[in-house]
Amino acid sequence: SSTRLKVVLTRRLPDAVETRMRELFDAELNLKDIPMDRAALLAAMQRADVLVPTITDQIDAGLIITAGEQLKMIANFGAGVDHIDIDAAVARQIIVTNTPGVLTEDTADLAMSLILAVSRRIVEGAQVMAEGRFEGWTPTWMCGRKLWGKRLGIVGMGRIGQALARRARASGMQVHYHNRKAVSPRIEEELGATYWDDLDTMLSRMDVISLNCPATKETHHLLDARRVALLQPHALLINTARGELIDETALAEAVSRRSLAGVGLDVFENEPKVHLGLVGHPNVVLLPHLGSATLEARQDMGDRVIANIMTVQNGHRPPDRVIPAMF
Ligand code: 8YV
Repeated sequence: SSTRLKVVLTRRLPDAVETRMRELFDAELNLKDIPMDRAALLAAMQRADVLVPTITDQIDAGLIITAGEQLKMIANFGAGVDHIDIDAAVARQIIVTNTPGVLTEDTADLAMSLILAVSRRIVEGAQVMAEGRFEGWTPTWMCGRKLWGKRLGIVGMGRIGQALARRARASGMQVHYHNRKAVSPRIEEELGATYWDDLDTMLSRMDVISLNCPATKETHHLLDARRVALLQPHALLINTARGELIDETALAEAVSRRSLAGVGLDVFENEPKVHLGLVGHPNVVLLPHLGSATLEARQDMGDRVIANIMTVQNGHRPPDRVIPAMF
């Protein structure tokens, strides 16, 4: 088509992605790479045909309603879209897209890494070495917990949950899951996965719990104080999905009471802030939202964003359109 869309990026993206964006669109880069404040975001939404935000942008209903008529599309760089008010966007007939699929394996790798790190005390061990405190092997020192034969409960059996299930199976874990509905019998069989309709019961029976569902109104504080208390004292809790899924205060209290054995978190309720009650425990491994942080995934995410915008520029339906019914 003859008219190139005005595309405003809120953050720096991989070089090759930005170069391609400038070739295909009237692209405006945020060279400073400082997250835009609300006023800057609103101004960007008023001059853009397409906004390309990331998780560090809160695109709430107020912004969407005040944005000009020009904004046609919000092409999110990332899979999770909980920072965008989808209902408000759809009401204004603004197309929202995300980048699913391309970060599945990397995020599942990170979830498996956290399971291994917490169960085998990897960060604690590395700390011993970094501080020169290794005084020699002993039969009883620094023992973690075996994964082979243990029960992993996956909350949210979408792409990432399934990719994690495959990894856990390779480590000899028994896979269990809770989802809004059971996945197809074929996938259940392939993953050797057992469906639990009742989340509470599953939480109370597992050795490891991994959260792999989106943050929505329904899943906000899915693990509240009551549900955190259902976990067994030897259980590990892993979250690579969204911080909002866990009541961090309740979790910090459970950690200090030692009512669960270990925690691995890549995401937090108020990023980049972390609840101080979770910091400084040898059995709590914290990572700075690294789930999709590989060069390859970030390039692929950028390519998905471009593919989505291209289809809209050409007057077609984008492949990764997000609609409210998905949640
Ligand atoms: C990104 C993510 O780091 O895709 C997601 O949902 O959380 C991560 O891949 C971030 O969202 C990019 O905006």
